[in-house]
Amino acid sequence: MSAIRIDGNEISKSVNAETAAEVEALAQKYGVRPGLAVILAGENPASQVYVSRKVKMCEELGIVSKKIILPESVSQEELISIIDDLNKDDSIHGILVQSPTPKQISEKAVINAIDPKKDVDCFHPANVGKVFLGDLSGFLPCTPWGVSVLLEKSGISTAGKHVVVLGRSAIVGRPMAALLLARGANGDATVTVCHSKTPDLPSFTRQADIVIAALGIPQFLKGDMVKDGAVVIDVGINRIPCATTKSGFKLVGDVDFDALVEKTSAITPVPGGVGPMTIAMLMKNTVRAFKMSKGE
Ligand code: L34
Repeated sequence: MSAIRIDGNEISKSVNAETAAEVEALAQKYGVRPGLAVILAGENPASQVYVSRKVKMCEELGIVSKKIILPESVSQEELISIIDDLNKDDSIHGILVQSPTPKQISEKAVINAIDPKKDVDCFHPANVGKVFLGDLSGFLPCTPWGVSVLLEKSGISTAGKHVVVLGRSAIVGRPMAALLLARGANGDATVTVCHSKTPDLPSFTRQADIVIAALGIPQFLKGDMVKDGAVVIDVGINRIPCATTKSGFKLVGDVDFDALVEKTSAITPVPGGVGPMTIAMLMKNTVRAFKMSKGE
């Protein structure tokens, strides 16, 4: 079997085009634009790339962005006081603090400081709780939501399927499982979550109709770990040393793409798969935050 390559760049473009049109309509209606504050503490090179992409996408879609760069040494109090100001700022509808944060800062404390109405990452316990209860009317977690949209736009239903999620992180694995479990067109799946303490993990992935890999281990999922015709979504994004590139590294996912492309019915590449969808869904959450602030 030769797999359909699910093109996250293409699909995110169509999502972003819809968002741009909605932003224009809202700007006409209200005379103001949605505003997103993106906070980056420290100099993690990957975070710098992702944050720049978020700010650039805001510009392309007509969303006002405020990029706040803080030193690695910033204190938790200082960061939280910046969040407090943004919570009160009527021109800012969405706030995110790029993860990971420097070691002296508790991500939990930072997330709890964000007004849940501006929590466009969907990291605040109030918003996460809604998603876990199957209430999808509020913000949705960007990366898992992006995976759902990739599947939907590729004509792949999750209803009644066995989906195996690899990884139990707060950003991906856990909320991914919650979305898949929710009732409705992009849910209704039977969900298994595997992680570092799962014995004989391949015995689970071999039963899966769909595998979603988000463990953060480069090229972990191999050809002999999935059944013929399975769908594989690669959420991993790892920078590994590479002698033949100018930068000295290359991006690989959590999936051995070359081995699996022969075996699967559909697969996402890295880069150009889930990554651009995360940003597209962040833009949609920002529009949602703006509309909520207007009582829509
Ligand atoms: N608060 N922290 C917060 N929110 C998030 O949603 C994130 N995440 C993850 C890391 N920390 C976060 C992101 O933004 C991962 N992530 C993210 C965003 C975008 C891309 C990858 C991860 C992306 O655009 N990836 C491109 C390649 C970019 C490159 O060249 O490095 C891709 O095509 O996959």
